[in-house]
Amino acid sequence: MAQDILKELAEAVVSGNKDLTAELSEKALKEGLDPHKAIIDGLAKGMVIVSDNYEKGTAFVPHLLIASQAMYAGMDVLTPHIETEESSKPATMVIGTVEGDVHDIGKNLVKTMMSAGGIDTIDLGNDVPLDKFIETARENQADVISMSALMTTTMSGMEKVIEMLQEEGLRDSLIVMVGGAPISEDFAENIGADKTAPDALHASNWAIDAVSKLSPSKERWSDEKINLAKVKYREILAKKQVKSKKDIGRETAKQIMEEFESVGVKSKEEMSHADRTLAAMADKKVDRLPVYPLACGALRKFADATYKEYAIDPNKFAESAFLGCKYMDLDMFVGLIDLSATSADFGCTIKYPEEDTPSSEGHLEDYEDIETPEVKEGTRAYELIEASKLAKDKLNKELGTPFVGFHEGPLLTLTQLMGADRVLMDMKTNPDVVLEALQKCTDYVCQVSEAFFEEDACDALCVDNLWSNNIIMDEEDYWKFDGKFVYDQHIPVFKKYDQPYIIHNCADAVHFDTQIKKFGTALFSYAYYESEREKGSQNYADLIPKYGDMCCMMGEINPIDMMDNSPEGIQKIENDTEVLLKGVHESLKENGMQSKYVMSTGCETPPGGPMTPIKAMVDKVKELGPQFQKDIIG
Ligand code: B1M
Repeated sequence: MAQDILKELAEAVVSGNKDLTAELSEKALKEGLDPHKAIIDGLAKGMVIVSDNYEKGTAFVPHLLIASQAMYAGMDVLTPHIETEESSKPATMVIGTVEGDVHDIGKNLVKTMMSAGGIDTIDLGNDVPLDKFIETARENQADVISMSALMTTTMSGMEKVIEMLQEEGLRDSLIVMVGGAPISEDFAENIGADKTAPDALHASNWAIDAVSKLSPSKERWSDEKINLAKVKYREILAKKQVKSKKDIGRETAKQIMEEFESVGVKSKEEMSHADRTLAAMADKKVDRLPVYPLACGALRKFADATYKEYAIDPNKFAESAFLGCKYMDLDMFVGLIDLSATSADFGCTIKYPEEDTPSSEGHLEDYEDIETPEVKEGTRAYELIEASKLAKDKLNKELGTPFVGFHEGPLLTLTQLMGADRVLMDMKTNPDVVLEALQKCTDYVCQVSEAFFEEDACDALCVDNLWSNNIIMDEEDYWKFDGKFVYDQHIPVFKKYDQPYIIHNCADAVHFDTQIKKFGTALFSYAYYESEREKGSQNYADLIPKYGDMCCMMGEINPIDMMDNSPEGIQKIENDTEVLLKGVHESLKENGMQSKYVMSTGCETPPGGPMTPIKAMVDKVKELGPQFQKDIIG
């Protein structure tokens, strides 16, 4: 009997049925089942099954989210009935995504698996101020701090938390775990964390074992222990180099400007930027392939602007684009500011960190509050279009460089507005409400594109459609909740203005057939993740033969490498650029083409990074491109 209920509990979690898990949990209690056993051998088992399916690629993030909701519904019923003696109290974990980083899907999965493993979690959310981790851990005498970071630019926050713990003598009182896509074992070890793990399941397995080996909380949190640790770490911290606070972006921008001015005249190339880029898109003869590492906000360092100025002052935006393109000799510029312009106009607030990409916060409470705005003065879209217009004029007239406008697609607008986890979950539980909201987002997205074209604010327009990612949702859901809106309503706007459809999607495993073949996309900016190859990440050697004849591909140098300004880092960029450039030429030749590819990075170059790696990539293409064009293409 008990076995039956446990099995049913697991199945109810797998099917994401929260009413059923609550009901079965009540039943388990009535039948006299130990509530702790019901959680671990029932609910948590179900969560492990879904998690395994996710790893195998047969379940997707929305499934994990509804399963976790069902698990929590059961836990709400069972947990109050667990008798806890002090010695068997569950471990407490403070969990969050570090300051500056809004990516929280992975962190939420880690939290779910930790809860499934019987650990009490205190979730601080995303973009968590670093001292909040310490404060909360202290207040709750926590056993573990778990930090996630998805961006190289925010990883350093983890080290700061560990240093603060050391300073306050708390480092030895708890376990520190760090994780997220850019976190390696070496990094975790170097910053003094106890552990990292590649995914939520491994992380929770390790944590459950580790907390079981901890000495009693009272001992670890005693004043004596804390005072001793303060002394111990004082010496270690003193030995640590005080990291300089120099603005590497500005310094390297200045260096590039000085070099440029001292050389005086720029070396002449056969084609102008615009001619080269247009020729490549049409697979016509070129002197070399176009190159544009996706440097957007990073270029503000040439204009000595803060990110906020770049984002809201059209003159600073245009100046940044102009100076960046001039000194780096870029073949185009993509006017990406942030991914929140459209969602801001629907009513979510934008947070502007001093030196980093803005993000949306303050999501709407209710889908019913969503009303389609109008592009008019005072909206973010209007500001974006005005800034783009200025930049386009300056780039076209003074440098002959094409300007590509940029804004978000329908599902990205909605996830920014309501929160990604919520929308992904509601896709399964409330699909009609989501579809209705998406219609409103699509209406606005179409309006914004029309305004770009009507105002002649760009030479071409790029749309961020990043949710086409086979690691997050399957093709069917992507089509239903984004693709169909794009295909039926957004692409016709481009057709009306005789404009090519351009996509940026930096996801791991794009549904390329839909986003290229079905959409008829003319230029596609993609990323490549070697580690996710089995799950569907593809590189130029896969993409050129499949889609090269219909679409110009643009990728795939790792943008994270653009952070490394050391001689070895620059050398790596040069090597990777050479390998990609050669491989692309060979692939084009093999497939009967000559130039349909843009050398780029898989995503935006980090806005806090140095300019020299970006320049190194451009210079390498300029150095080797003409020769490869002659030798390989002929
Ligand atoms: Co953005 N984004 N994003 N993004 N985004 C990435 C992360 C990026 C890698 C894309 C790229 O360059 N190729 C890149 C970061 C590059 C870098 O490092 N510098 C990037 C960027 C640049 C940005 C913006 C700056 C873009 C812009 O505005 N110009 C901006 C940042 C805003 C900010 O944070 N301040 C931005 C915004 C967004 C959205 C808001 C649109 C959205 C996030 C929505 C949300 O989370 N609420 C988003 C998304 C979806 C992505 C991608 C496409 C997918 C991330 C994801 O959710 N993966 C991502 C590229 C990609 O495809 N990988 C990208 C699925 C998730 C389940 O995996 O989070 O890795 P993950 O979690 C895993 C493991 O990492 C591990 O377990 C989980 C699975 O079991 N794990 C742990 C996580 N935490 C752990 C902790 C542990 C142990 C394991 O122990 C403690």
